[in-house]
Amino acid sequence: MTRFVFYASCVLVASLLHVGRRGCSAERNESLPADCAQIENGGANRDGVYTIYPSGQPLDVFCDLTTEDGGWTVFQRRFNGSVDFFRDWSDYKRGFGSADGELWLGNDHIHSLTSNGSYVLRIDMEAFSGETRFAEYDDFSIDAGPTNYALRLGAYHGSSTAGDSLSHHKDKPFSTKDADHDTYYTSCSDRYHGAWWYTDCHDSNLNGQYYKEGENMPYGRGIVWNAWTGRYVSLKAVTMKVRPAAFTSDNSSTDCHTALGVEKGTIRDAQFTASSVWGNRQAHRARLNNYRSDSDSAWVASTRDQHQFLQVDLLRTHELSRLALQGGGSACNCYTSAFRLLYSVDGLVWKFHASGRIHQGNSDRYRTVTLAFHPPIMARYFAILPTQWYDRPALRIELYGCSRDNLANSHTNVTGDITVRSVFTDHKNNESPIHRYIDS
Ligand SMILES: [Ca+2]
Repeated sequence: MTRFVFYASCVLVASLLHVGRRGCSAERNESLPADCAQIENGGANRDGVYTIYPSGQPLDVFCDLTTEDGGWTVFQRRFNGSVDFFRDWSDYKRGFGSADGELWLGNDHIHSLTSNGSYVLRIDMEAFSGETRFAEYDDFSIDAGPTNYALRLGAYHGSSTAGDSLSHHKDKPFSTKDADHDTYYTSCSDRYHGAWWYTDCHDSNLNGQYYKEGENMPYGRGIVWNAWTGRYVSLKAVTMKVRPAAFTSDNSSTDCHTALGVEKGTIRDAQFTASSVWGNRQAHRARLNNYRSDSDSAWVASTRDQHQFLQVDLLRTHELSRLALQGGGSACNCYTSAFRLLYSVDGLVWKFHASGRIHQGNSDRYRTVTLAFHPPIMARYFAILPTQWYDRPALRIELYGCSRDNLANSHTNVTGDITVRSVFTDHKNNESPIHRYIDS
């Protein structure tokens, strides 16, 4: 019976990873994915629930395969308060919630997972304003149960945006409402309604009580990250996740995922074109995190039909690994909720990304959605074609990748004037290549 169970799960994993069954039966443990990084490098590229085997036993987890190249195993997630996190030691030991919802994976599982090597910890946070920030740390692990799951933590990454509110808890044991291992004269867990590596209480309390927007929160009791929002403000959403320090995605070149400069302005105004423009919200306003002025901080289409597009000419061929997009922001309460992608090396022959698949876009006007390209896209011209939107098609974007000069084509004008072969100033122009695709 045991053999049968193992065989069934092995076949399942083998098919998931597109690997042969031979590897499965010959080297049982080697062939089973220990974390989401191995899931991703087995060929998966969508965020979702997968089965991993950090201790040899199957465990369902949520894999984030898109944030910063992906490979992340999620062990804590909160976004709507549907799961109670004010729980006892045995619940935190075993885990609670569900892999596709709010979750604590369980201290024993987190210990197993992080015992398999050196792991980077990433914490993604979102405020009720829609603003997002993150914190990353080297060498994250937690001890086993006999030493109360003490937090082991390396250096805080200086490129993080949320500030450091976890180093204060380094090397401290875990505490719950029924297991006080903190140095405070009473229980920090009781006082702040959470479970954490408390000291004489906390600089962060990400398992604290969930407060909805506008609800009154007693000092320190909510989902707190002191370095960003202080101890009087609770966060809307948080995710804690790990991936191996040595992780590199098989699906993209490791040195080819830097921002190409839409946000910073390296990509100039004249490199943007759009099908239509609502007021002064021109194509070149479509820069990620553009919020400096109220009315023109995004590209917004004036026409609400299936013929709208935003195009960027990168001037030479690039390998594109990822796209980040936001909605209208302060320009309008509008956003692109679904889209297709079209690209071209020479401006003449265009291809739909993923055979014209419709990608999921934004669900509000502020938050960032990321789409990773597996495999990367090779293109000079890149266009986003909204297929669904709220109010109007609107975009702010960034592209990630690197220049591939060896593939540079002859259309780049090196004197500084931009020669754009593929401009779509009028979407009714039936001669434009994009228009032909849109109509087809
Ligand atoms: Ca105490």
